[in-house]
Amino acid sequence: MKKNLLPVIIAFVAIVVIVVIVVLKPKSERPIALIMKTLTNEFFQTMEKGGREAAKELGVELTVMSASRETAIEEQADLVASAVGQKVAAILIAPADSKALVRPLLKANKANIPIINLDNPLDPDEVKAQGLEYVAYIGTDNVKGAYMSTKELIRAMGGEGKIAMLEGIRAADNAQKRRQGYLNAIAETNGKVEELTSDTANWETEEAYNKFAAMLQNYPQIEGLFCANDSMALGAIRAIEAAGKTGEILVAAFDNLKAVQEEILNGTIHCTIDQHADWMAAEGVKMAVKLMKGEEILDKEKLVDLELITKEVLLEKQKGKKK
Ligand code: ALL
Repeated sequence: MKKNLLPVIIAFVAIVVIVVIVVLKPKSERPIALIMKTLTNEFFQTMEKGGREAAKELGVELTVMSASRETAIEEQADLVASAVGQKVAAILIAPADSKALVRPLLKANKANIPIINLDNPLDPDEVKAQGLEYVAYIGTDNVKGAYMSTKELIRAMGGEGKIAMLEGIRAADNAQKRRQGYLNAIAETNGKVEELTSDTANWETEEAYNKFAAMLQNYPQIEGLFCANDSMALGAIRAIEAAGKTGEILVAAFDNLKAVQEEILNGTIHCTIDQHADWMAAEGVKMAVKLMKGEEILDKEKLVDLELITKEVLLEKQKGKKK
């Protein structure tokens, strides 16, 4: 009888030891979690790179987590639960949905794991309603970025004409703010620029291709298009090509992906905005390390320096690299 119990006792003791090691591991040795939307978007690959480089430099471990696609909100909520289960030292999160992720993040508050909000801001009303505490927001002035991109589009159109927009996920705060920035730029033209239509393509290329093909059918007069991110612009220019309209419709975008830089140099996309996703993650890691050292965080908001990217800017940058 006693002999039979021995393996059970050994297994029990082993489990207790493992649990004690994980739970009592000093905070500084625990990884920082970087939870993003999806690595299918190069924007988040850039973010991951920035986070990894900063973690390496500061000698901390970074656990990178991402969902399978832009709209996989539930999956992202599960990633938060998993990071909390792993008792990470801090959570850096670029939420796919500004409201839906607030509730899952309460688990981090309960476990005393600090949260740093990257890229897409959490919804302030929902944060208040749920009583969520987070340390800071590190990201973009999205109204300003969309305004800059649309203003350049309008300038290139000669200050007048008919335009349309492809929006991001409508439940995302940055998608709403980019719509606002675009509308602000239109409003400044005092009616010289008219919006014909707007629809969401949920940040995705294929959806943008289908939605913009339909828009072109319904509104063949479209002369300019603002896409709230580059992935959608890449879909839209395929729809433009399929309609035989390449060169007739100017496209402005947001993100500065490599594929879009090529299109800008080819002339199929007019401009984009660099919002430096690598910087966001690097700043997030630095802030998390400060927290791990017990330092106080005074900046509740850190905004990136936005950069308008046009063909001229890219050619200048190329020249700079050659020197
Ligand atoms: C946002 C980013 C982007 C990106 C999009 C797709 O939060 O700021 O511009 O393309 O997510 O998920």
